Amino acid sequence: MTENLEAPPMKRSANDFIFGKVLGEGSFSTVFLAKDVHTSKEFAIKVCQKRHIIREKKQDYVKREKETLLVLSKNVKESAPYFVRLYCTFQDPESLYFVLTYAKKGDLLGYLNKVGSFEDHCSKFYGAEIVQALEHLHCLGIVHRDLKPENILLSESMHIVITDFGSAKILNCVEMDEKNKENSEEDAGELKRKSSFVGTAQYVSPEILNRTRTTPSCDLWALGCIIYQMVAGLPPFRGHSDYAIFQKIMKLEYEYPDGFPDDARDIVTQLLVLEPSERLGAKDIGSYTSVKSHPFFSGLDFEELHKVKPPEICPHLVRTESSSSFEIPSDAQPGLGANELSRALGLPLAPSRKSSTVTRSKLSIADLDETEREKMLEGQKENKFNQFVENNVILKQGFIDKRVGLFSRRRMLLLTTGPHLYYVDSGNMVLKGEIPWSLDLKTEAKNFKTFFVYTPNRTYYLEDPTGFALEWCKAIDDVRNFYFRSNAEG
Ligand code: ISQ
Repeated sequence: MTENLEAPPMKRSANDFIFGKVLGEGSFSTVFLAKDVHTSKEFAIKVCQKRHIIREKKQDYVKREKETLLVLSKNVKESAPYFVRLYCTFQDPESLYFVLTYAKKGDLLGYLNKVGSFEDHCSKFYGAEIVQALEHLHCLGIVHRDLKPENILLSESMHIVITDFGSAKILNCVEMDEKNKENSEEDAGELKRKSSFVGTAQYVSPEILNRTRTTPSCDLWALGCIIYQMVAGLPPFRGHSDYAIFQKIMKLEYEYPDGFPDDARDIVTQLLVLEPSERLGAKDIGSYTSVKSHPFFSGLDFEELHKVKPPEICPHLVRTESSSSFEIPSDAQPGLGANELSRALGLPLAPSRKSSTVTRSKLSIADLDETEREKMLEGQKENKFNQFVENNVILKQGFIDKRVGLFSRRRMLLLTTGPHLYYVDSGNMVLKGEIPWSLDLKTEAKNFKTFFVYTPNRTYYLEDPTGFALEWCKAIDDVRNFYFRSNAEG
């Protein structure tokens, strides 16, 4: 099980690497892509600035990360190669350098943001790799304590690579003994020193919040949160502030959206248990047999996962009643008259059939001169959504259902000059966000109601309940072409 560290032959320095793009940034460190000048091998090098470590009081964090990575890198398990490896460290007067595995494909959060939620077999595969990784980690007496989709990177072959061991703890023999429920002296001291210590709000376990002893079970809680998120598209505990999230965690206040499969629901329910020792797997010794034998993972060979080609991560398109391609709108008329044909083709409708959306269709954005702009800005002063659009002209607006995984929220979508695509929670009159514009923004209408807006980092799944998806796509495309085409063409 133990293998020699593939350490470069001599002590390295920054001059042995060509530094490339930034892969990640923290409050006291930056991770760069770097190429070894001798071997051309690529690494991720974490550069920690000494004065920032001192200023942020992160000495313990850095020490923990190095110790944990050393243990992990000296104990690589063939059937669980799921951790960044520490190849070497060096320093200069300003900085500490950690030479780590480069995970080419980004992190799990990026994929979740991109596709919303995973198809069931993907959630199962990645859930299983995490279980296999946790089994190895916990056998070594290491608790990660900040497991979350952002810390689960993906290798070139799309297998998981867990990173960020700054919050990790290496348990001693007494702490490894499940029956010992008391806080160790070190834990007590640590909690006193760092009364603010928690992982990331959404994945933190109740026992970390109420500061009882650290056990590996806090990573099983995080596993429950991550499986939930892969299946549903959002983590189980959500809120407007960390405090609101913590309250929900402590009360175990979460729900399953419609369409959440039974097996997934069962395993998540057994992992998200307030009492750490009652979680699925918490009483297992040496191997997470009870987790691995859960029906959610049926048919998987855990030992072989690292050898197989992972399933492709593609969007889990939920077929809702309202998005069905064959649905007939309630106000549709028989025949294929001008109105229905226009609607199917995404052309402006004749005045008799009205969309609930408002489009400045008589006006092409290209014709919007200063006089027209002033006129429209004046005219939209009465519009209650004008407060969100930063003095831009509203070109089109309407209610849409914005879908993330199994969740759907009604939003007012506002297409404006700028360009901007704002979405507003009209119940609370709060601007929830913007779809970011670029030349790469693309639209696709799946049917009358459902349309996608593709951006480099995220696909937005939108539904126009009134059936004018094509009209939305056309309006967005026009604005994109106006602002970006001409620029791109020089
Ligand atoms: C490895 N590869 C890509 C990004 C990373 C970020 C942090 C630590 C290691 C990494």
